[in-house]
Amino acid sequence: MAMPKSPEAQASATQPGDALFAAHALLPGGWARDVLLQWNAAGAFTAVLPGNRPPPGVTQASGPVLPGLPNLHSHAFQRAMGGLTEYRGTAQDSFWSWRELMYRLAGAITPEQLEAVATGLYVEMLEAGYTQVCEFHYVHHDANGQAYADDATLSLCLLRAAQTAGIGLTLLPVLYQTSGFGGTPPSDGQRRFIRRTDDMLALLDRLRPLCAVQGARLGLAPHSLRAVPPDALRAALEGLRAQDPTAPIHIHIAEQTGEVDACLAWSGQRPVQWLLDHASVDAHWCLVHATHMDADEYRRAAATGAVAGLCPTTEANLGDGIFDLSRWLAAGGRWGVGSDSHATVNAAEELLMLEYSQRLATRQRNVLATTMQPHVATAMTLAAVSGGAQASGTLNAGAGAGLCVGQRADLVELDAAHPLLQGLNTPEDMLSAHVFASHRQSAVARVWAGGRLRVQHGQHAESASARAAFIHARRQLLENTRP
Ligand code: NGQ
Ligand code: ZN
Repeated sequence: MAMPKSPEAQASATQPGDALFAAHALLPGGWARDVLLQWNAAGAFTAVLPGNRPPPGVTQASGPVLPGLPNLHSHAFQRAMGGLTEYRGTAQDSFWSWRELMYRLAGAITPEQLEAVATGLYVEMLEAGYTQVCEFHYVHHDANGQAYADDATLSLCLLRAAQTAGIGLTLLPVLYQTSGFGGTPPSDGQRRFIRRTDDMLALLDRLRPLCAVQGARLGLAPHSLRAVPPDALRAALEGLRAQDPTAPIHIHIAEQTGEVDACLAWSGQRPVQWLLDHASVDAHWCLVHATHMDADEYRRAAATGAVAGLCPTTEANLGDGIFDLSRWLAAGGRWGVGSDSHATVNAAEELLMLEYSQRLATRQRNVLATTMQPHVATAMTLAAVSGGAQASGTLNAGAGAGLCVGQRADLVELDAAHPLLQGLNTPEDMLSAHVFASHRQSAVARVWAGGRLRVQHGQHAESASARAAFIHARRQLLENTRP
């Protein structure tokens, strides 16, 4: 349903806002009353003041205000596959048979299609309460596997998509060289991903100023230990550190038991164990899908300060397995969520799926609540905002994440008039209703990203045109990839 853009909506989408007053706002330490939030023209908070009175002329929030959630893992093009792999294609369907279908799409997508799909996706993300996205971007070359005349072509599509939608971007160009442990050559389906280490470092050099112009963060993603041999991993990390000592580093690490077995056969070690012994993993790292770890790996990986990148709906969709979040938390581990293949694009639904997976595995309830935050949706939101910001590389040294001075003004206002929120007295209950009961009829009302109002009445200002372009690109792509 497209809504016409009002003159106010147009004006507020082009001028940075400067303040919002919220009766309830979720600050790093928990819910606070009567909070005045102010930000500067660059879109960073300059004041977060609880116990205030609404100054005249300042916009008042109509419902509880949350920090925007960072989406720490995205492969934008995979949004075009949504709903299309939910049938049994082989005697036993698996992650690996899903990947065959995914490669067909990756093999065919054009730059125009990628930009349209990513723009539509990022608009959906903002509407769903995400304000930052870590794009794990591995389709680099043309359909024949040749570099584009401008080698950065597809990265530029993603930068433009994030700019058009107004979402914060952490761009993670992906290093991909082999099809399996021990340097097995890449398959034809992987031809668009392959890049030498020096070509990757050159790409990062080219992208760095372009990212800086739009406030995007630039990192690097060795795809997996399957795809990057040890020498290349070492050289890439050294090269990256020479360019930017604090750049985020993301890796797919132990998603499938088949991957763990193959790593053991190759090295005698499990993937997380191998990584911890061969790379200096620290708080700049995000371990995506560290699903299969033994007790020692949980303990050691948590101690590095790295963020566990959990993608609950994709991991369920692909039949990966269940991450033991209680064990990770007991070891002091940090975590955040990503929508990965975008089987679902809904920040609340990722939190719901994550908590439910833990309930099913432990036969307990409210598993992710803490002593400080007994309301599980509140506890999870705070943890995922903080871990997500760390993984996105957007934390300032020594400062908190979310609604605090120095951070980007990324705000989500809940709709207090939503049927499941009406009649509730506390922001804890309203956030719980949003996460656990509003399902598929999101209670997000307004979203500001970098201080700019992007979503009103649950709808992005550009949603009509972005959706139309998405549908067109997807239709073309599906026609061209029909088996
Ligand atoms: C990806 N996705 O790179 O898109 C992967 C599948 C692989 C997830 N791991 C491919 N969910 O890991 O080889
Ligand atoms: Zn992934």
